[in-house]
Amino acid sequence: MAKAVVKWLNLCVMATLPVMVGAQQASPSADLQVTKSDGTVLVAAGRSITYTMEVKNLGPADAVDVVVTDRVPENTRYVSGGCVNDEGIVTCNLGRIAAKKSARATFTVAVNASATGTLVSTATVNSPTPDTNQANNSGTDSDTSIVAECDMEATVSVSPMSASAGEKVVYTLTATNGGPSDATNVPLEVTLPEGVTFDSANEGGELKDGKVRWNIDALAAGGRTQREVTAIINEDAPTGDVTAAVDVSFDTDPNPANNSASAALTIQ
Ligand SMILES: [Ca+2]
Ligand SMILES: [Ca+2]
Ligand SMILES: [Ca+2]
Repeated sequence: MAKAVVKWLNLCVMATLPVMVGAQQASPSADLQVTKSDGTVLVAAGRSITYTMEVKNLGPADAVDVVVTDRVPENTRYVSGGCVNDEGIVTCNLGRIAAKKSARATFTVAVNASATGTLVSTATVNSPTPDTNQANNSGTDSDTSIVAECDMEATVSVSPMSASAGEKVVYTLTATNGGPSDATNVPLEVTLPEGVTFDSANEGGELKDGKVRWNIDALAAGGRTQREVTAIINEDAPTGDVTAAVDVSFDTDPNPANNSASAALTIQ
């Protein structure tokens, strides 16, 4: 009787084991986790930025055919990286990631020269290997502010370069935006020299406190604009050289050295 029970128990164990082993093989799980960062909190409109997506497999099983999907953030365009870009949908194939190991993907986007605000970008990781913790399968970088950065440059010339009392001369000013961002509300001004009197200015230039001033509403990266001032040589102007000084300004100009220029006029 005891032998029969033992035999029956053995049969039960043998019948159950393959089921248990089979169950483990059928559903190995891997907890994938993704984080995303561009490594910065500031980017200038018109510049590029590189996102890094780090995928960690917290185990216990290996994860196969791991894919990170992403969307190119608003106000940017895909430039390069180890991913596939299909009209703004970015797919990064990471293949197999062993348990307790990591893999990363990167891609670079160019921020539009006119962009403002904040960049927000979310990556999501997926794998055919079951993942019982979906809470960490997305990672977002949302702390990057877009700032305007413009290398303004000013020039000025005068024509004719020499003149006599009562004659008119024309000062031609240029403001160039070397980028990388588009600029708005750019002040441009010229200080006329001693011995001349303001006559007129184009494009709404106004004389105030000895300076002729314009506000340039918009100047795109790479763009140039020109303004003119006409002045008359005073009847009592002493002869000799006099200098007009022009100045263009922008809050975040990485190169202020080229924001001023001058032009010499010889009064005969
Ligand atoms: Ca997960
Ligand atoms: Ca960031
Ligand atoms: Ca400059």
